[in-house]
Amino acid sequence: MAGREGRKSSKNRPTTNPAPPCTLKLLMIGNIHTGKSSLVRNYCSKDSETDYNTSEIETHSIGLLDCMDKTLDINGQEVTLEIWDTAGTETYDSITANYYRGADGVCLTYSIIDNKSFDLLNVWMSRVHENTRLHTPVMLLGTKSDLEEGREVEKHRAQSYANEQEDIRYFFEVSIKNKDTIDQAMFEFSKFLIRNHSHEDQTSQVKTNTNQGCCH
Ligand SMILES: Nc1nc2c(ncn2[C@@H]2O[C@H](COP(=O)(O)OP(=O)(O)OP(=O)(O)O)[C@@H](O)[C@H]2O)c(=O)[nH]1
Ligand SMILES: [Mg+2]
Repeated sequence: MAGREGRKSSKNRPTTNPAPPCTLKLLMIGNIHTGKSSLVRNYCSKDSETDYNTSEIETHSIGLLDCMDKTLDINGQEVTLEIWDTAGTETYDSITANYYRGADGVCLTYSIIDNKSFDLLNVWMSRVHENTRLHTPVMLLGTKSDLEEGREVEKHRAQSYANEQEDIRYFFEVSIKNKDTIDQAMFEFSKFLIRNHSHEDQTSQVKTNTNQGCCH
């Protein structure tokens, strides 16, 4: 009852308008087989009952990129994530490079059971720097965290790497076997990107008064 009354009376108070809906373009990159496609599908799938144990499925993304959407409510603002899943093989670099442009944020993956995917993070960071606007925020994701017995990359090593890199703003270990880990990572990063945008808007005063919300 008390809660209801509280809500009722707050209706009468002057409220600030929620920020307009906006879209964030996110890019999923990282070495081959790190679990990018599984992660995007898992996160964006509307069916929570889907069986994500896809060990029998050996797929490799090819040059044509996949894009999936997910809508979040962030402090009352409707935020649509447009997540572009890229291929991890070098064959398609020239194609995927085009998709880096205009990214609001980058999700960079390595697999905790694959040292090589971690050792190549510098190469991926160089691609980010070459192909995106200056200081595009990056979230580092250590994937397959359910496979602890096969771990090759210690968490503190990845954390140190993330701390050293100016543009890596977040680091999480995630698993498609535990959707909460992915939900939390994406939510925190999205919240950061929204704040980042409004800060940029205030400082540059370039994006005011557009009809497209805050993001484009
Ligand atoms: N145990 C476990 N397996 C995973 C996880 N994420 C992905 N996999 C498996 O890892 C393999 C590769 O996953 P993909 O999603 O195809 O990897 P990718 O990064 O998209 O690969 P490319 O498109 O070839 O670059 C698949 O067999 C997945 O089932 C995870 O969190 N845990
Ligand atoms: Mg893939």
